[in-house]
Amino acid sequence: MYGEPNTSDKERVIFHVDLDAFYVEAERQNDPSLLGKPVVIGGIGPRGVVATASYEARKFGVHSAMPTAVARRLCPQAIYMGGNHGLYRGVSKKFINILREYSPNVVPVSVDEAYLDMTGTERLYVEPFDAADLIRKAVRDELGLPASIGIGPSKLVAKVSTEHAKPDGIFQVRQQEAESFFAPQPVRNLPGIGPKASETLAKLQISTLGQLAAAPVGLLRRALGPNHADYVQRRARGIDNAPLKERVKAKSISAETTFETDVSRRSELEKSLRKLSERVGMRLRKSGQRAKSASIKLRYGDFSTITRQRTLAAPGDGGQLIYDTAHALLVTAMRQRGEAIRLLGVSITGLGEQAAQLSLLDLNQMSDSDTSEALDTIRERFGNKAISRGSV
Ligand code: DCP
Ligand code: MG
Repeated sequence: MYGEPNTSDKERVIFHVDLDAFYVEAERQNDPSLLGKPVVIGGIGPRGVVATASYEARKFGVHSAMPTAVARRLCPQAIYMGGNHGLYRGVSKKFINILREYSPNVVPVSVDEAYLDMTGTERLYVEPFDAADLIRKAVRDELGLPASIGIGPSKLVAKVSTEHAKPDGIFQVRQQEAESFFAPQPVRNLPGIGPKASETLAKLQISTLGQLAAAPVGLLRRALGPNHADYVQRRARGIDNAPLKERVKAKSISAETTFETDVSRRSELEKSLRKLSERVGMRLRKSGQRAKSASIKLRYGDFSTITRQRTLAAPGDGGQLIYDTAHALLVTAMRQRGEAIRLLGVSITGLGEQAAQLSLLDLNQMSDSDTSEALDTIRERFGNKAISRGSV
């Protein structure tokens, strides 16, 4: 025997495995000239948004969801690429299959991350840390990709631990350490606390998870709502008993915004529409799926609300593709009713892993990132030599 396992009988052992700079590392497998260099992948047009950046580029402040134009100012020497979404989906499947060799209970949560229940595997691997090491080596050997692993007694603690494991490392937090591990961290590090909630909390002088855990519950209930407050406070203490079980994949993804004052200027509506389209596109790409159609929701000053839906030019996940369709719907709706708008929403439906159905005609109407995906699809189907960018 190799000594006592470090976890008590009751404590679960959950791994959260997340690939590092996934899109970039996947590209590097095909093109080693990208190794060691700052690389930014995302929309490369004038209004594009960064999907991810290599750690070399992150040193300059470049990060996901930042406008590519800003990234270019921060890091002009980086290599900017549109991305090959077909490639990423393929790699993602292989990644999940590797994980399944290490646990019967693997729950994928996005293109490059999954939870594994490793409870009881101490008998096989001695220490969770050693098991994590084996998994990282397997992913590295079989796919060439760096992975980071957070280990905890719950999904929550494992997930937060992963951020401390990155890049290319392992970080373990046990239940008895969870509360003190969480306490100094900013509230934004708690999964589920978005920009809005953290703003609300900032107004209450709550900026760390320790402060959140110690806040009077009545105050939190008024600020966050009665049910949510208790839930958030438990999690701020590092408590999460949620089972691993597979999440039902969303059937649609939507985002909406309510204007401070009703808006009738088309340029302003277009600006919001673009942001909303990018936001849903990002969530779609992270889920590793494609959408078939997009819809918009408009609420007018008198609260009457309409929705309009249209099929995308081809199933896809590009922000530009979603925007183009949503924009056509908006223009038509404004022509029919020119009143000021109180709320604008974008949603995408028909989500799935279906391959894009494309004709060359569609390619001409697409943005760079959408085009590269289309090219991928054709390459997947007809081989690498079938098409090159210049022939579009
Ligand atoms: N992604 C995206 N838009 C975002 C966030 C992510 O298109 N706003 C895509 C690109 C990422 C991939 O999803 O490569 C995985 O997302 P992660 O959040 O795991 O980010 P990375 O893997 O790129 O970096 P890391 O996990 O090392 O922080
Ligand atoms: Mg990742």
